Amino acid sequence: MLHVSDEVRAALVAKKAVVALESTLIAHGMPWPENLEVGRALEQTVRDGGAIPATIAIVRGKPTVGVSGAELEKMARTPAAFKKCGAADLGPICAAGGDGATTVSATTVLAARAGIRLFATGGIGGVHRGDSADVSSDLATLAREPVAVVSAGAKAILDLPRTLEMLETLGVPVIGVRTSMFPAFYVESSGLSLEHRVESAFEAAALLRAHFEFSSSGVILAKPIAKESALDASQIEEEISRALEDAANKGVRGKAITPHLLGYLADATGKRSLVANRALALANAAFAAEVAVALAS
Ligand code: PSU
Ligand code: MN
Repeated sequence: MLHVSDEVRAALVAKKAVVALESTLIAHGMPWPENLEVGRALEQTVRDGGAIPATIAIVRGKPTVGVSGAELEKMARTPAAFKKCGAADLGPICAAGGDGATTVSATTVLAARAGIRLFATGGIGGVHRGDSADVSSDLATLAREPVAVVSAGAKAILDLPRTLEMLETLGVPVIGVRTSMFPAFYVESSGLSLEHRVESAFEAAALLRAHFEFSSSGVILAKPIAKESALDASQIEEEISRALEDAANKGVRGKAITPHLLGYLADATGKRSLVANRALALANAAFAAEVAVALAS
């Protein structure tokens, strides 16, 4: 059922470096037209790093690994037509012949099926603030799929201490990339310590080789946003509090909450949150490409 593009298939057969990219970030994490620009820039960044990008989505009922430029554009222009698709939604959306933008969880499942080990995103989902029963399926999915996700930690709108605890419970290793602190998406550090770190893509590849030797779970390569792109910690925290209040007042819940909060923050910060999100996502894609190349050699 999996549709793998010719370019991605050829790269996988030749055991060349491939990096998976998700599509919820494009369809539901950013506004038009920035979303298309970022979607394209992510792919270009992976190419510049010597790897082949595979943006993943569901297109007319087909789980697609390596969407075309036209499909990427359609997703960015008409996001409402692409349902936010987590791991549990893959079957229903595919069976209905629908279009879906895949989250970290669904992208991880499809990347694993295609044999792709590296995946870059902005920030993974996690335990929501206020409602600690609302836990992203990103976490449980990473516990059972052998994929390494490069991310700037979990999104700052979440309860980061609980998210990190949950990852520990699930047995998903969180590895700092040149840091001993769990990153906080828009900010370099959450103040939460990590036990393991790597200093380079080469070290990350060695760690993954060892991990995948005996484990079938995923790995999080947690890469902090660059200093020059980071937002002011107390300012963004204030905006996040307001965003959460706004969501509560409007009764926004479930799948709609993350897109709502990100949209609120982009408006409230005059798009500075969006610029930071773009910067960290591109940096993650660049590092994922480096690791994929090291892993392939
Ligand atoms: N990273 C970003 N922006 C995003 C996301 C990640 O920079 O919008 C998406 C991912 O697809 C992630 C999802 O899986 O947010 C989490 O949504 P939820 O909390 O509903 O599981
Ligand atoms: Mn949720």
